[in-house]
Amino acid sequence: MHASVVAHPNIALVKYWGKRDSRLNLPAAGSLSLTLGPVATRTSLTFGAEEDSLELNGVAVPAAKRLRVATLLDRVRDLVALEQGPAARAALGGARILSTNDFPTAAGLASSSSGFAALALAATEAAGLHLSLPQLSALAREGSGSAARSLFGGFARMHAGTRADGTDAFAEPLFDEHHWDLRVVIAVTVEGEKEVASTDGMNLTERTSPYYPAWIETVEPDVQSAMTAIAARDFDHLARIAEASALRMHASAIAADPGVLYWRGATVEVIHEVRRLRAGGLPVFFTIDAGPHVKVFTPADEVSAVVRALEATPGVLRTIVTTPAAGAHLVHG
Ligand code: 2P0
Repeated sequence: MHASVVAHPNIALVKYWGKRDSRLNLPAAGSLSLTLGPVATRTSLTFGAEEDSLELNGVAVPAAKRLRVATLLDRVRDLVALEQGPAARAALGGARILSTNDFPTAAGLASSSSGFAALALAATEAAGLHLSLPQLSALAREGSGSAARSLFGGFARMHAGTRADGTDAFAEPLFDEHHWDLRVVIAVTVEGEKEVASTDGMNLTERTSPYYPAWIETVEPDVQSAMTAIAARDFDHLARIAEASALRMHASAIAADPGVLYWRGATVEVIHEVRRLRAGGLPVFFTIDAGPHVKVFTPADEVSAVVRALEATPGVLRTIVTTPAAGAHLVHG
């Protein structure tokens, strides 16, 4: 009836931006990511409560702001009814959830990826369900598309799938966290939550951006190329693919009506600084999610030079150094 989980956020190298089905949260195309620590979500969940409740970073989250959490918990209860019968479902009762992020929530730092990966694992374990990894990944996906990838350590690939019920829309592990000793330096440019939630931004892009179909067409070829680059630890090749994927995703969003623009001035300054560093011979590339921060990849032995340069870039408030991390896992507590 109880489980505690640690999950790490992930950063997409080939981006997810668009859905083929909103109700089941099915992506329109695949994606490819790297799971990052030490930043983490820690979630403990206990069934047997009178009603569902969620405390995030010590603050109670009202029911209207946790609809996706409620949906995921109901899905878990339905699975219990299916496996163990209606009495087992009733015996579960409500779930008391305590969750903390040791990095900013809803600020374009992928808190929903670690949050829903942690929740899916904690809820299924506490309920005594034994799902396969694809089933667990598909369950996390219903909470948040990027969460399907955070169940796995290292590099993970999300499949868009083609089935209407979404059972083939899940992530799979590609290479674990020991495959490639990279660092990802997060250049934090603005504190606070972002203005347009990812889901709203991608839905508006799909509905109104003339560039959306062109963006979607780039994704699967980029996933294939990125897998080849990562297998060979070919930094320059991965740099080209990752920067192109991020810029094309943002270009499609900027072309929506009204335009979805996550960047701040400092975001652009960092892009230029990364290009300047690379022109000077430093192996480095950037990617940007649905927020103003820039994530900068570099081999481990170059990280000090990259941190120094980013912290000296106008508008950068601070940096967070992250490393490839393990997938979501159970802990005691
Ligand atoms: C990604 N992002 O691949 C992309 C790149 C943001 C930019 O996945 O609607 O919060 O909950 O499935 O997972 C953010 O979107 O979206 C995201 P939903 P999610 O990491």
